[in-house]
Amino acid sequence: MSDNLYDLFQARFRQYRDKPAFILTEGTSWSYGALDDLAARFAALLGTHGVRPGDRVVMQVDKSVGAVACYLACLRVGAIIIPLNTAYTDAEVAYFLEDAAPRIFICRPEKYADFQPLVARLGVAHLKILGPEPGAHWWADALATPPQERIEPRSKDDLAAILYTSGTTGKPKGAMLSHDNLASNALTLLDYWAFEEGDVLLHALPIFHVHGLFVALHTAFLNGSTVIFLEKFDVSLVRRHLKKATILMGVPTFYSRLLDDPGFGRADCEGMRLFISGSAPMTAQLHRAFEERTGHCILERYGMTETGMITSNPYDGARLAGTVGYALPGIAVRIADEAGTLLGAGETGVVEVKGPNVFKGYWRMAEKTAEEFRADGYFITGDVGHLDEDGRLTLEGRAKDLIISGGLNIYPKEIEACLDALPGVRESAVIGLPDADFGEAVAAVIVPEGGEELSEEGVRAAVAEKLARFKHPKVYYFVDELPRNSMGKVQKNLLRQRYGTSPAA
Ligand code: MLC
Ligand code: AMP
Repeated sequence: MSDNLYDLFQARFRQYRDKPAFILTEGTSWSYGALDDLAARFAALLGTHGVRPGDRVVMQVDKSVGAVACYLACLRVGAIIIPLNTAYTDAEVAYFLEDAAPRIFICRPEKYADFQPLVARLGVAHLKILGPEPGAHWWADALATPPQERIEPRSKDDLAAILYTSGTTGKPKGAMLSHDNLASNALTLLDYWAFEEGDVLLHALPIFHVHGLFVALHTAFLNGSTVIFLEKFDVSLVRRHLKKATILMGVPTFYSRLLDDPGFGRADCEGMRLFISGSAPMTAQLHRAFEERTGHCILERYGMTETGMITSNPYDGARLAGTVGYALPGIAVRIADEAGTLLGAGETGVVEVKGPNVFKGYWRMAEKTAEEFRADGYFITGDVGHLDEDGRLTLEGRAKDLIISGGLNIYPKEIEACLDALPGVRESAVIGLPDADFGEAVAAVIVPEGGEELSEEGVRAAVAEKLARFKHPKVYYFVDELPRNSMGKVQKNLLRQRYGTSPAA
């Protein structure tokens, strides 16, 4: 028997053949039958371009049904999808293409000319264009290709996707996720969050991360639910469509932005069954304010690219503000100190996790992979927290030097490397400062070379060429030296204290 994730989906797609899978903002809809057919056409097209099981397909495109169908097509043919954030600069994309060595790179129409030389240099066999409209390029080619019915048999450990996540070393790592990693997590969530007949998912997340692509879409697909597919999160769009939905999944910034709209309230949420939050810490204050305004208690859950979802507050039972709930069924969570000694209830340490959800390692980084696992198979998340007597997890911080801004992970090391390479910069330290909208905002503290005149404008322009916009420091500080401890390590806690009350945006 095959463990291809698409087999699971197809059973539901056939059952709900005539039901809308997607409703778009302008009112167009795609039935589950049409989605299955489109995926089969894209699968055939991948085949005619020489894509074989295990080949990589990199995609940096805007959110669309075509993009989802391309992802599904990769599952069908056993190829490995690598979705990239559309905010990545060409320099960042070059790294991913070189590292992943894909057979095909699918890009936005406006980027085709820019990427042609890169793709030629790296020997990527095909560069294809996918826009948001069905009528052109790769999407039109798919519609003109007869569907390929065959679904490639896959075993549990065969890879379905590689998702890049930046690392503490500053070098992005490709987390390898298998068909079973994705299937087991989706089936667990479907049950744990009590998906029911008639559920409609309002989808406002990007589809290049675990949250929007896997958690949200997989559960909706397995439930045969209609997805209202918004191009992006926008308060008025969400308010307009919320009345027709029963579930919203978002990052805390979604919820704080909704509350910033004084018109938002109970009337918007009349048909809603469940609001879910994750990817970044939600303050207890925001959790309570949302409940006061809407009568809905947000269900907060915790996960990672490498693991999918790990813990969740219960569907029936107390959803406690400031906690991320219990280990999901079949997943083990424990707390240990840095040396790996296990800690008891109430003791703070690093969260470790084991289960069918845990990834297969980092693409072509065996050593890095080995460093992040214990000998007994537990993955070291780098998140710091404690478990209660009854197994409820509260996160308190991170052992890894990571900033989470609006649900996006930003590794200071990557920005520091970019800043330190600029002429006139002696050294830099990048920190996260509290931000009302994004939770944390990136701030850079720079020590110029002696005697050098460094303009903030010049630094900003140089950074813009290299790094995606969401990683750009929102604020810069220029200082004579960085505070260091006796070991010579930069004391970022002191910098956070010093600048933490300054406006960061
Ligand atoms: C956009 N900008 C950001 C940003 N998003 N800056 C910092 N952090 C972010 N998250 C930049 C823009 O480029 C712009 O820069 C400026 O900030 C203002 O943009 P905006 O129009 O306000 O942003 P918007 O497009 O509305 O996006 C904000 C957002 C979006 C919160 C809606 O970032 C988002 O959808 N985040 C969700 C990310 C996500 O899916 N995370 C899941 C990861 S998976 P400028 O310079 O042009 O002004 C994971 C596992 C798990 O973590 O547990 O789920
Ligand atoms: P990513 O690598 O983008 O998958 O981000 C994973 C990280 O997001 C985790 O290691 C946590 O630090 C953080 N995260 C996810 N969900 C939550 C949550 N509910 N509360 C706090 N942090 C979270």
